[in-house]
Amino acid sequence: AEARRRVWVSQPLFDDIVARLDAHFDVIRTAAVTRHSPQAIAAALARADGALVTLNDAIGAAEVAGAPRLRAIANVGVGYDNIDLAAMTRAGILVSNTPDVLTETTADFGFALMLAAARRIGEAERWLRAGHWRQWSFDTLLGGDVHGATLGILGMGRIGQAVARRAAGFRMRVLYHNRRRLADAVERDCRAEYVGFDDLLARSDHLILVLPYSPQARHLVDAAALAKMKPGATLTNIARGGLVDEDALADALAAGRLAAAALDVFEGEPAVNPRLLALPNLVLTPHIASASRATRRAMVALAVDNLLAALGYGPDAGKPPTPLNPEALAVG
Ligand code: 8YV
Repeated sequence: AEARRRVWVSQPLFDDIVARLDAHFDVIRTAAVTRHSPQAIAAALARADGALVTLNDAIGAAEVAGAPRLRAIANVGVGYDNIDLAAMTRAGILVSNTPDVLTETTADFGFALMLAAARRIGEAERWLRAGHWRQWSFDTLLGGDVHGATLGILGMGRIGQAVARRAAGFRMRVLYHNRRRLADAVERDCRAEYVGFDDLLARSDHLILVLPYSPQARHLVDAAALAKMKPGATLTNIARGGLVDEDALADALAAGRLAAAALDVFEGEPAVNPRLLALPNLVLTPHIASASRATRRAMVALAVDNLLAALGYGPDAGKPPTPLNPEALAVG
């Protein structure tokens, strides 16, 4: 009998969902959450026909050079800066991600972080738990308002638009900047106004980053950009840590140029810049914006659907639902 094809699963995900792969493949599971070395990734891919991976797994030309059978990589996550897409296309490997299913959950969290930063929720809880609340006073922990303020959205894709729709309920004025301007109908639906990058910085009371990471976008929000922001503004990042120069942000927060910030993502995560940890006016969370139970399950389910379809199974055989490089199917 012909040997069964193999799929590598780089992290423990949801067992009951991953089990759908067992009907068609020998599934090579990873027992514990692991930051695989490049060599370990290459070794796992060398024997695989498909792979289910996460943002922990950096995959470029070197990792697939010795993987002649590999045809599909399903990334569990909408951001795919961990994968060199051009190299995968050249190698005839179809890459997919998990858009849409995490949009609303991630927008909820972005809004929560912005509220927490503006209204000093994390700081207030730490203060209370530390026993400082001896007497109620009128001027304890005064924050900035969110309702009626101007929200700036940098990156106006699916998640940015979902953030904009939430802002309408807070009667915010919404400005956005994006590589491309949205169609008029979408702009109207989001009640959002397109502005240049510098205008966005200068006019936003609360700025939120929701754009994909690329090497060209590294430190897009650097000291110069922070200096253009409105005094007393807040910055929230639910995209990728590398978009922000963290030392420059620490300077701006320490100097009181920005009132507060909220970060779900970090340049060297899971390590966090010690200067950030020392600042009170900063909300820090461990990359959990998409982490509701239902959404994380939906992400894994969509990744499994993509893998099955890319490798020729199921109702969508040959037509994965959310491919990033469909042209890869034509290669090799
Ligand atoms: C994921 C994310 O948890 O989707 C993304 O881009 O950053 C998160 O939703 C992460 O990518 C898991 O791989």
